[in-house]
Amino acid sequence: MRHRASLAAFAALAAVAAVAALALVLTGCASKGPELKVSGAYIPQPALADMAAGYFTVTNTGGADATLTSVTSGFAADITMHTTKNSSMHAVGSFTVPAGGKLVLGLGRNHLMLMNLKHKPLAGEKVPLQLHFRGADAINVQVPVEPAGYRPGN
Ligand SMILES: [Cu+2]
Repeated sequence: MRHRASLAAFAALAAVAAVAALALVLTGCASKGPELKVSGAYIPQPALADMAAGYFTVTNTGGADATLTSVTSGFAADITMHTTKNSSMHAVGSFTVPAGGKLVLGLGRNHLMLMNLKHKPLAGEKVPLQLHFRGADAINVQVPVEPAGYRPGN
């Protein structure tokens, strides 16, 4: 009797687990991949010809994370991604663009460092960048060069 009751309980638990597993599979199918949009991109006109910073925001309205793995450009042979912590910066291998969130590259925080420039970028010029992602297609951006001291929203 006791054995039979526990068997029934086990069967009930198994059924619940099966439904839960099915629900997981269904929501997994329903959720889409990353949906990325780049906005607010700019490069401040640098003081010197050999190095520039790059800033932009990547918004992800999709259902899965994406990873920014590299940025390339015909204008700069060497582009690295940096993060700033305690006012010192470190190169990083990638940035996550979280599902339903955004990756912000901005003054004093995450940024691109562009080196081996074709020439000193001048305000009014546009620099083509290609953003490469894991989990999403690459995005091409024409990034305006803004005067030194420019702040977004100004
Ligand atoms: Cu840096």
